[in-house]
This record gives sequence, C-alpha cells and structure tokens, in this order.
Amino acid sequence: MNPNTLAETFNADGYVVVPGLFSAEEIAEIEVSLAAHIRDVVPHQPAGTVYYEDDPPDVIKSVFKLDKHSATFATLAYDPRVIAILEAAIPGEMICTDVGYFAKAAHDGSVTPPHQDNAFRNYHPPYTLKASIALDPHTEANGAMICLNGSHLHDIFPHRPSGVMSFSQTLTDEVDVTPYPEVSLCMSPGDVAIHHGNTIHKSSANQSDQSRRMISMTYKSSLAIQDEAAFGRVTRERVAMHAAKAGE
Ligand SMILES: O=C(O)CCC(=O)C(=O)O
Repeated sequence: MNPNTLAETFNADGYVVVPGLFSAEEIAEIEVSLAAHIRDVVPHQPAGTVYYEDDPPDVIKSVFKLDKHSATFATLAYDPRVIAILEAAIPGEMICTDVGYFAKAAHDGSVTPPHQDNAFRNYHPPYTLKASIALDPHTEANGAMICLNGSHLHDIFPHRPSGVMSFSQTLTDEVDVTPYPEVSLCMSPGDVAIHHGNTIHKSSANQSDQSRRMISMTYKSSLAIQDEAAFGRVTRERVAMHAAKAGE
C-alpha cells in the first residue's frame, strides 16, 4: 500500500492498520528469534525490562529492549517498509527508542488501562508513535487493541499512576467517547498497527484460547524534544509503583 495513503488515514484517525506488511516466512523468522530471546535472555532480565502477569505470576506479560540483545530485532526496527510509512506520517527522521513484546497470553492476559503513550514519553511536538506487528490473530475476543478514533488531535489528558505493571499511567477521568469512537484493531499475523503517541488506547483481558502477541516498536521523530522534568516525574512514579509491588 502507498505510504502516503496510509499516512493520511493515520493523521485523520490517529492509527492505521497495514494488512500483510510482513509475510508468513518473515513472521516465522521473528518467532524463532523471539523464542530464543525468551529462552536465553528473559530469565536473566530485571523487573522493568520483563513483566509478568500478577496471576499466574510466571506468565510473561511484556518484554522490552529486544533490540539491545538481538540483531533480528535491531534490524526489524528500521525495516524500510515500516520507516517509509512512519516518515510519511510525521515530520522528521524516525529514531526507534525500543522494541518490545506484548504477550496477552490465552486465558491469562490482563487488561491494559486507557492511556496516551506520550503521557509518559513527554515529547514536544508529539511526534512519537508505535508500530506493532501482529504475531497472532488479534480479535475482540482475545483483547485486540482499542483506539479512540481522532483522540490524537486532543492534547494529553490528565493521567495518574495506574497501579498496573507495564502500563504505569492511566487517564485520570473517563473520557467521553462520543467524539472519539472506539475501534478494535483486529489483525492477522503479519499486519502492522501504527498508533500516534497521543491516541487514547486500551485493551481487554484475554479470556479466549488464543494468545494475542505482538512486537511493538516505539519511535520518536528527530524533531521531537523530550520534556525531561515531566519524564523524570512519571519515571519516579513508575519506580515507586515497582517498589510498592515488590513489597506486597
Ligand atoms: O497490549 C496492549 O493492548 C496495549 C499496548 C500498548 O499500550 C501500546 O502498544 O502502547
């Protein structure tokens, strides 16, 4: 698909799904690297890089910094097909700040509270986004990400610490969805969902038999400047939440 057409949709809606950007063979290669990472690296990683579900506590919820340990994921972050779409969508050159993995395991994957990513990235202008590659079918039943259409055109709404590990901030107040209809980003393996850092999004628990996994790559534009004081505040809140959970 044409990057400019996709960018138009992204700029109107705050997200876009790109069908079939990665082939079945490419997804199979990603799966091999992911399995190796989970087997060899994750057991040695600290809290804050790997998160587990509260219950049962041995089920992986999310893993970050995949690109720091694996050439596959470092290369994936700058896949020319992805970068062409992102650079059509927002000004500046794309810098990948993290490659992560969201697992949402069958039966055990928990709720993601509503939030805007830039509430804890703090970039001005808000030239930051995420590109998420589906490894499984994403459906309403297994907790596909839900975006509030058009919410990226609003500034950052007030957030508070969520108490939910791996998603440290959530909207303080419920947002009226009348102007921002909720849309489930249903995907097939190899599809890519791109969402703006100001787009409100959330997802449900996974009570189905099918896991809902995705590789999520976070980007900022070379033109975006981080508000370090604001970033320090949310980082401290996250650290305090980790300490409180560790003491429970
Ligand atoms: O796993 C989810 O549904 C939420 C992921 C998320 O919040 C994000 O990619 O920014």
